[in-house]
Amino acid sequence: MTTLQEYLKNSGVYEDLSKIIILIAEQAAPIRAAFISNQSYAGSTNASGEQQAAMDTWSDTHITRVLARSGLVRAVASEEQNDITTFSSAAKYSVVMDPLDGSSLISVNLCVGTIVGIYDGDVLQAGKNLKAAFYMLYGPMTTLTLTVGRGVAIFALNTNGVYQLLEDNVKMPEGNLYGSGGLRTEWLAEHTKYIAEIEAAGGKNRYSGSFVADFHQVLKYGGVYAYPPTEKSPDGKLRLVFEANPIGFIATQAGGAVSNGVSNTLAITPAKVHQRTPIYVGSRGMIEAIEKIHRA
Ligand code: AFP
Repeated sequence: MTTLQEYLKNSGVYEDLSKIIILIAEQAAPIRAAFISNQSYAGSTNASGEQQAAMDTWSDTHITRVLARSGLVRAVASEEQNDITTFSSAAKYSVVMDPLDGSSLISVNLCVGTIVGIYDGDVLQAGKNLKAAFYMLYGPMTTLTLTVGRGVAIFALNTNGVYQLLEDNVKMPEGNLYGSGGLRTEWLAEHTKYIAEIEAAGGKNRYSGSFVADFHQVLKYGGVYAYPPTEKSPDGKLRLVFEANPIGFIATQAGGAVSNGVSNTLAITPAKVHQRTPIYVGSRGMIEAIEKIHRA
């Protein structure tokens, strides 16, 4: 059995980076334990104007506090905080996170997760500069899907509280699953054509409303997760820094790709921390297909 600690050591990851990954990964257990007493909405909205669930604010406060105490982190940016918080400019690594992705599904007990990206230096960097990206998925198992820039590995938290390696060198296959956000009546012509082409080729619709869970099945089975632009929301819904970049980096490390429909989102230097982006992430062929439609 290879543990997360052993995997990081064997991958030659810098000590502080390993420590930050392990520290956040260890918060899966307290986060899972907190679901039962945090079922409701918090009565507040985040910087993107979305209602915050009690678990959004709980997880955000909890992870931020743990990182602040660690002394290992330069700055933190969270989907649930208005501004970037700087802890120590002497520290090397900054953390970006969506502390509880898919939180509208907590009250119906569907799969949700925590998304994290780690940069060397400041927060507002292009996703291609990520030093590590991972997500914890709170499903039937607690899993950790991780890249430190050397492929993708999936771990499961066992009953002894140890992350054990389930799968190394994960390769995203070409596949026909698709899940798209937004109302069909509001999709733009390019996206409508794209989905029609997927459906004509036998594509199977799978969309839960939890990005992290919907992406995980695309990673394993192949296909695409999309949240397209609309007339009303030309930048789509998902956040570049907290959602698109960490997941896009993982997809790319597994042989897949990420795009805003026109080009690779990992190349974009964010102008602001809560910047939104349209997103297509999944099997390489699926991402090439939407970019081809936009070029036509
Ligand atoms: P949060 O729970 O972090 O706000 O994220 C929700 C989300 O950004 C993403 O996880 C989902 O795929 C998407 O929104 C669902 O949006 P719709 O409810 O519009 O389908």
